[in-house]
Amino acid sequence: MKESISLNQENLSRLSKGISIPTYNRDAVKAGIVHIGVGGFHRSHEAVYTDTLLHEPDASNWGICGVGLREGDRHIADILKKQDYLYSLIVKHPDGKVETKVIGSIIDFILSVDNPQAVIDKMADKDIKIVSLTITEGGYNFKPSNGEFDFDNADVKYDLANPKSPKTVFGYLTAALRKRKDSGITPFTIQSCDNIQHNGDMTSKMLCAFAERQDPELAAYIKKEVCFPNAMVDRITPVTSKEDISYLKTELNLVDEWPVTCEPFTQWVIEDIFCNGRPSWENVGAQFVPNVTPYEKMKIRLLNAGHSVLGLLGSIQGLETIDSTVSEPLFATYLRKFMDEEATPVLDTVEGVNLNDYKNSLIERFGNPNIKDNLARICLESSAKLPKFLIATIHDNLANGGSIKYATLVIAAWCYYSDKGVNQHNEPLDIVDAMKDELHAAASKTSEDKLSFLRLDSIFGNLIENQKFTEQYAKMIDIIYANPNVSEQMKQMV
Ligand code: CS2
Repeated sequence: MKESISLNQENLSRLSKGISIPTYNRDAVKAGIVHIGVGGFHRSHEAVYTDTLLHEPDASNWGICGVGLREGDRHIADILKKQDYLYSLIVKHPDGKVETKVIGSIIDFILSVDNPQAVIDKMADKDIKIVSLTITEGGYNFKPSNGEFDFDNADVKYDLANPKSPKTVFGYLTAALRKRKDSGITPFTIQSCDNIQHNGDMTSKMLCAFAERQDPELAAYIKKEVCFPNAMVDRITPVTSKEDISYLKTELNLVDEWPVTCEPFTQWVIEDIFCNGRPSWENVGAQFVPNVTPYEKMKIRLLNAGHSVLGLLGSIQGLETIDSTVSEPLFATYLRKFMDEEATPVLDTVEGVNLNDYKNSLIERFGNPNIKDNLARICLESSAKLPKFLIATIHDNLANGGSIKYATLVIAAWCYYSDKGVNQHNEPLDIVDAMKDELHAAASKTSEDKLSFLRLDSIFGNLIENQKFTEQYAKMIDIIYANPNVSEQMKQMV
């Protein structure tokens, strides 16, 4: 048996020929980007575009310094450090082909809980031109019902009182921007890479609300000087499994403690507004457009919402992964009906995109049998996702007299899921949601008050006042509570 090789800079040239490695001089790469939230998605997306770019001449100022804001990031920080910030990207094609590539664009990582000032100093460094974010939908700290900044968050209160040792992303961004302002250094662009429609505008609105409360002069400076490009980001990236780690070891003799796996498809559409320069990501596949809104809306309302439809209905049904769920013809048909009859009619036209082809490609991507994307990941933090992914479509259809039945069954299924915490076979579901307790408390009153789940107005807004919706919802609740084998009801509907 061949000796296993640990992933680090020194060992790169010894790796199996089947693995592509960075061929640029990593020692010459300087960080031009600070990225907050180095998880799977950042490592399969922005860091990969940037790695490809670093192979081009004149790109060496665009390395990435990762930042982790939570104690929970310590493990990741330790692994990355041990591996000289290198990691493997395992791209899994639907036909079974697997490509493995070592990514070298991350060149440093700082854990804020050890040294908040080091993060502020790094972000304030003149070489840093962009601070990018993947902090999840929930990380933006908006109230889902009205989109306003939530000042009741305990960490936000802490940051307002302790500007020098912040905890939240807003505390760090304002501290670093203040330092740049005071030293006369051009501010960085703040680039959101999360699945939120108008993610740049949302980041700007949230940051300005926070800054306004902390320091109105700084808020005025941010509004005037800082750019927040909106972007649509896409690449399905399941949670790394033990099997992925052992695949590298057994097939390629490579010891990588934290690889990332993803599908071959990747897309990044960005508004070209950067206040302090940007990498030429267009040379490596990103699209720069004047207005990203139609792309984002299409992606969020079809791909992400489609995931949630399969995720919640599939979870109750007792299924485990997206590919196994969509390979059931009933689920695939139901999903397609939701997309065609509810999501598509309220989308805008997207220049150069045939929506029919786009939907076909989504069903194909979801069906990739080698991407074992767990329904638990899809349903994670549904309270932050569904208002944007699915409930927005219901609101639009109610306003236009459109169909709401497919989406409504999903909301009723979410109530059952939150109430019972088990699938139709009474097996426990792994529910992770910042609002888990509130969701459970509201859902568990359903037997005495059928609409109790909808009273969570921070999620549903005023949906409860719409009779067309509540009638359909109450019907679906009766059906699911009487028989949680949700496929019986789906059969009636398709
Ligand atoms: C998923 C996304 O979290 C979710 O609900 O829909 O993570 C999805 O896989 C990505 O947005 C794909 O680009």
